[in-house]
Amino acid sequence: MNMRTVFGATIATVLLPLAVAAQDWRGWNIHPEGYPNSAALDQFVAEVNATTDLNLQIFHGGVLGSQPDAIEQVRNNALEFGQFNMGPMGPIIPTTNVLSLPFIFSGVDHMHKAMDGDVGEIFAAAMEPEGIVPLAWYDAGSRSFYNSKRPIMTPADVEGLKLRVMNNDLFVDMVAQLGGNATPMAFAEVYQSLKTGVIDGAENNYPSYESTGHFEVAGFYSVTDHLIIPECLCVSSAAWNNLDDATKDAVRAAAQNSAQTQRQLWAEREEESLSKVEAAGAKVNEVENKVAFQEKMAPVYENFLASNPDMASVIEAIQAAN
Ligand code: GTR
Repeated sequence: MNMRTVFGATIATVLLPLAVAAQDWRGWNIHPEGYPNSAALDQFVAEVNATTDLNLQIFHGGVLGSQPDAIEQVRNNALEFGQFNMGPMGPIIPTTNVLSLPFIFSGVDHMHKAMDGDVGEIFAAAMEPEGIVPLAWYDAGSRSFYNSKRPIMTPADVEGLKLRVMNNDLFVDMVAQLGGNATPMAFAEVYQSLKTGVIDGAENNYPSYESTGHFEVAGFYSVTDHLIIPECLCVSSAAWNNLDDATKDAVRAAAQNSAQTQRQLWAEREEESLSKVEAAGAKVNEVENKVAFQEKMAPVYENFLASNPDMASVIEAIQAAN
């Protein structure tokens, strides 16, 4: 062993306990400042910093990387917290895929009822051993398709469209059942891909359709409401297990307060975003026969249950919560 290694090892041994004692937490968020989720996270950070010894910092705008990468980083405790959609969580924690099944919730109220009650506990129990503790559930409204080619009125209108989806094979299957071609892609790449015609469209809620500027380059938004996917305010299990009980209570309370704020801001932002995209010339159309889309999703459920037979009871628990 040369002196350098000895010196390096000595420094590491001395610094490690100090780093743990400092309890600085870094958090990931994909959305820009001012978005409902970002404002709610700012509130969470301020409340935790005021009521505990922790020192939280949140990084907005996805500057700490893509969502699938950030989920891994929180699992590995390279980041201590993040605000995640359950869509990209599915490939990592299979139980959470149930939340990404098309039309699994009849509406946002159903989703709230399920996630705030016993059903939420099913997902928390599946996530914690995988390195992620969900502390509160945020709203992400419902997702619908948008594209640059034509309004979608019936499933046949999706045929041949190249659509970006979040990173999860379930969404690839979902689009395939409608005759479209799905491309999983990071959120940050979608605008440019729409602009250059690499893809024809994507799917999201009004606030994200608006905040990303996707409405500028994909002006037909068709209200299919095919996905209602909750999002979590999540902490790494390692960081969480390091806390004493009083701090855990304070952090959880702050997370739940932030979720209440997020849901209020969300409802307001949905309306604002819809007005903004329509004023800018986007054409938003209602879809009269949503059941036609729902019926096309039967094979998605069959395929999912064929490879995850134990998920039938979770689907039933969600249905029972309605
Ligand atoms: C948004 C969601 C983000 C991200 C994004 C996407 O609605 O809030 O977390 O999942 O959609 O489509 O990638």
